Amino acid sequence: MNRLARSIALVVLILSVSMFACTIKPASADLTGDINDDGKVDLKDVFPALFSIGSVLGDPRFDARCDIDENDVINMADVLTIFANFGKTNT
Ligand SMILES: [Ca+2]
Ligand SMILES: [Ca+2]
Repeated sequence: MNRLARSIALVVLILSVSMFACTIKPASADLTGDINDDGKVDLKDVFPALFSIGSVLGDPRFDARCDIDENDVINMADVLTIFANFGKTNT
């Protein structure tokens, strides 16, 4: 293989790898606290947790989506976890 052919093969290889790399989606951000699953953590996620705070599993106000640590109680720990991710988006 002459020098030109090797150079062309190298360029094709680099382009192929680059195109493959561009098709890989980056790992999504940790959106723990995205209660309404809209891809961002904002007030729309905080309000349901605040409404449910103090509730336990079986309580009509209990919203399982807000029980971030899955301990069957919605308390400040859950709300603080939502606030810790406040403003994050999956974009
Ligand atoms: Ca959200
Ligand atoms: Ca909890």
